[in-house]
Amino acid sequence: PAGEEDTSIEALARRVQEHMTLANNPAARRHKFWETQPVGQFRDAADTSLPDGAIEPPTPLSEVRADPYPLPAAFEWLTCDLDDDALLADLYSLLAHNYVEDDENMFRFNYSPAFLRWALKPPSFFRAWHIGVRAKESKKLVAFISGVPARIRARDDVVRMAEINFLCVHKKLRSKRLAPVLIREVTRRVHQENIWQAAYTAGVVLPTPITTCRYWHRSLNPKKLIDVGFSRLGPRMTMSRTVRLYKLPDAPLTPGFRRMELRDVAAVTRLLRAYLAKFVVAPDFDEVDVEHWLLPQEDVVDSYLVESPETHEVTDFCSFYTLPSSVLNNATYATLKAAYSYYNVSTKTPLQQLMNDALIVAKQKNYDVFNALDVMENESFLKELKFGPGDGQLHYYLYNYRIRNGIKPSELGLVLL
Ligand code: MYA
Repeated sequence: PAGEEDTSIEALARRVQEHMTLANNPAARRHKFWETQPVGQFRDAADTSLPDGAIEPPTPLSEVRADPYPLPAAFEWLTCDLDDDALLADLYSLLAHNYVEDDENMFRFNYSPAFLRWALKPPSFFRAWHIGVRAKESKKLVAFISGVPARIRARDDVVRMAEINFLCVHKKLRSKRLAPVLIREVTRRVHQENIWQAAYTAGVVLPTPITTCRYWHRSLNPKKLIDVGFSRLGPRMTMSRTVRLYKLPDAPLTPGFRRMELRDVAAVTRLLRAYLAKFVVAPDFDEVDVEHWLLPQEDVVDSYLVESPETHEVTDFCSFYTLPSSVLNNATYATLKAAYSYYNVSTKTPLQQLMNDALIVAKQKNYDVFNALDVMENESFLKELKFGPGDGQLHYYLYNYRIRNGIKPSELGLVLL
């Protein structure tokens, strides 16, 4: 009879088979939404005839849908004004309670309000791309998605794109297909600015990553990391041996190593542009971008450089951003203070020595852990500087832009927040 489960051994075997296929190969999963979008489709992976570049051409602006996509009746769109402290506090709180967690649900990203303002209001940002959904009655913010404009180069093609981030649906509203509505709405508003490509990262596998990166973690405060369950004592290790293993000098070692200042913007831009040119996919930063994205802001972004004591030339540069995580269910600690490697350029100081100085300043500033992806030339220092590989991967995606066969993490020069 209909609806009754087939308990035959064959049916059971079929279900086991299906389960194994999905477990071993996430690309076999159906994607009702993503299959309708101009992104690399898993079924096209082997098709070598498809060209690199835009998957579909722009449509005339007059044909871009003029009004917002419909939401379920109880909800309404809210274009967010992040200069409004009360609204920013609402966004902070939505994310602090509902944004990304690790696989074991022990930690959750805790982006600070100042960080959110920095991340969402770069030069020439569009307020219309800061998209909230709130409950009509209570006015409570229950979902969010954002975009910011960027120029991103893929091989020799510099493309205006949106960087999409902070997609979040309140825990109580999950699995109701709200995310596709948010994504369609941000796409519509990006199209209205005559922009047709986007870049984004996610921990989940979607069609189709251009590359898949791994986070590496360098303990700065090993005792706390072990106490909160972020890391474990190694085999045959004691706490005091572990503390000794990760000990760092009190101050940076490289002569001329100092914090970046406003007067350094031109020199840093030159260094960074020359360096990023080496990678297949990377942002196309000018001085205005560098001033926004790399000039230090306390507890948001930090940048250091090496100024030659003799020639006063700026020869090397490193940076990290601050993204704490809430520690869920721990009696002693509420947050982990984490630094994330951002953009680093070495021309004179070996990269490993430069990053060791970055670790030292992060330790001085009381960070618990320093994280880095295996992008750009990071592999060259990770093991030597005692970073350990994390579990969890970060997949990078482009919307409406194909890069056949993808790229290696070391060919990627882009860090999203
Ligand atoms: S990545 C960070 C994402 N946020 C979190 O992980 C926070 C915690 N989780 C949540 O808030 C929810 O679980 C979210 C999904 C909101 C993620 N990226 O509504 P649903 C697809 C893209 O029933 P929910 C970041 O911010 C999923 O495969 N798609 O699911 C970058 C399925 O589609 P399909 C995702 O769990 C975001 C559909 O959504 C993601 O309630 C880039 C299910 O919808 C994800 N992270 O909500 C967005 N997770 O059936 C794309 C699930 O096809 C931007 N899904 O598999 C694209 C470019 C747009 C601009 C284009 C301009 C030209």
